[in-house]
Amino acid sequence: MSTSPMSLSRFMLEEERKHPKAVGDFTLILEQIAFAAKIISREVNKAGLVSILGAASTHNIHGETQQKLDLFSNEEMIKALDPTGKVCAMASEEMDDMVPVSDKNLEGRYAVVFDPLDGSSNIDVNVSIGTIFGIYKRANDNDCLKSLLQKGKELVCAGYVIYGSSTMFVYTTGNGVNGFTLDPSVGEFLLSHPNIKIPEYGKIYSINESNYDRWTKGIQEYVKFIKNHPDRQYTARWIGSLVADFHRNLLKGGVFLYPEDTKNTKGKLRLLYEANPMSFIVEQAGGMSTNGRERILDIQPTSLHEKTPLILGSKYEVELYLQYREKYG
Ligand code: P6P
Repeated sequence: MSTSPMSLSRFMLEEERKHPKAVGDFTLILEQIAFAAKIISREVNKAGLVSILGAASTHNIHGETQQKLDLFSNEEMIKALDPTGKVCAMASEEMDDMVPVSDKNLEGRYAVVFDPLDGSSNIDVNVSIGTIFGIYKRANDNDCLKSLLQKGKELVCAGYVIYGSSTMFVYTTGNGVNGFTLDPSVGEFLLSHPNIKIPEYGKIYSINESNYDRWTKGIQEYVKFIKNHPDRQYTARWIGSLVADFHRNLLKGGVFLYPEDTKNTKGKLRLLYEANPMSFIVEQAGGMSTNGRERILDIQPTSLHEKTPLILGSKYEVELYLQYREKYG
């Protein structure tokens, strides 16, 4: 007799049972993030049909025009997490400072960082976008900000939701990476990609080559070598949406690069809620992630919105990048 598909909810509960001391707080937070993802998915999938499309009249801390769906997604994440009473601190790409939490959260044992809708400049042209999140245990002392500024290697959970041809919820709690696809007919995420592993090497490199003239010699020489690799033909794929580019490379192998350049001297992507969660996921899938000098997950954050160069994907391509930077700068 065929068994019923494994839902995300059942998967989370079975994972929770492996931790005898678990009281369900962590599972509740994850369930709520999945709930927010369903709401965001519904709005993203009808964005072209309602007035929600288009830019809002505000800008985020990085001076980027906030799309209305950015703001909607940010509110949905906060509305889903705050009522749990389990989250002592939140940081969002869309908010300059820590997200204020209601008093019942002050004893919460977890802190959550998130980019509610990454790649939102692609919304109006119907390109895949995503939500990225990371969950920390509360820092030992009662400094909520410190709970958010922990190294990526302290994450207890990281995940993303990709709103594409289908909506997928991909996450890890440190025991491998699993992907769930939303079945809109039942409103459940169903296990579709168990135990995701990134290939040792790929045939895809993802970088915005319009920045070529602003790269160091090492980055230029690396890309030139990849484009003329002696053993295999690489292809360039750049969607300009981190979640979409990362998800494809995670499944097929390859490397995503947003290195520093003379304009973005610290890179463009943010450490807390983009680089760290994606780095935790790629390492759990057997890949690597670096800023060009050190492991991303070892970096000590100093501010909520700090940026970092980000090179992550299959081990072969990332290790080769480190060799080129070591040799050519
Ligand atoms: P560029 C989207 O704006 C984003 O933050 C990431 O999702 C994406 O990988 C990157 O910026 C694209 O940057 O400079 O190519 O537009």
